Amino acid sequence: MTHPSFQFTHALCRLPSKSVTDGLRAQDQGDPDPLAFAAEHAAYISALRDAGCAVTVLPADENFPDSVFIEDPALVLNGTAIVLRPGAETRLGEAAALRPALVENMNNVVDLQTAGYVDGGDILCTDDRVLLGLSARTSEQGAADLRPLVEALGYTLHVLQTPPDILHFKTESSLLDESTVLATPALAASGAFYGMTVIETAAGEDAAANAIRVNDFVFLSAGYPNTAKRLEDAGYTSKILNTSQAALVDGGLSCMSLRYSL
Ligand code: CIR
Repeated sequence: MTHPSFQFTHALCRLPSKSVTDGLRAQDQGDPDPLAFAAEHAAYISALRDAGCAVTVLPADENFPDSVFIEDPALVLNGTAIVLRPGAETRLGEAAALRPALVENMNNVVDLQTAGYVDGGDILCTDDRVLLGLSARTSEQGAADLRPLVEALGYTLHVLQTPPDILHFKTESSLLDESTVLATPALAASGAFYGMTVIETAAGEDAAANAIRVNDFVFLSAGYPNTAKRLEDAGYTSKILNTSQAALVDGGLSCMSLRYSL
């Protein structure tokens, strides 16, 4: 049985720009260092390749400081890319900038036509469901207009709430397998994952929740040993990756690739 939600043949990434120093962030803890970011990103791409993905790496786009976070302007389901409408003003143009690469690399491309907004970071997919968290970046109008596109691709859409003050739904959650998620205790308690098994991040390790399952591996950020132990105890094989530069601009593991199969 194949699992389109975590078994991938391909991934699409974009190199971090030097302008990533201007990336959006909720709290300023200093700018990321572009060279250190590039090294972190290169290790991430190697990990995707080691996990079995053919990775296409797009050039940096200096016009968009946050464009390394390629997951936000698009959603890929069954080889079809949906061009989204990112909710931050400085990121809105990323969708059009990414579109040609989606046309080149995906089986099909459709556009979310909406006056609202949807960020890919608010979307967690299982094999047949799309869980979408409303947030400061994802609006009810965007969700309503996304619904027919998702349903046409054979998925059901479930509109939920991203916790207040949290950037994205997947800042606090990630899929581990077809029926299991890793989530912060706060998001787990919200009932968003009804019917699924939830492994909670360990105390003080909320940021570990932005992980990704890629084929046989769970990519987990470095620095969260107690959550790593929980995953190991549950039978998952983790690849630990440094995300300290991405974290300075509120990014993590899920946002730096679009993962898909053709
Ligand atoms: C932003 O605020 O949009 C970027 N600095 C971080 C985006 C992270 N993306 C994600 O969690 N999907």
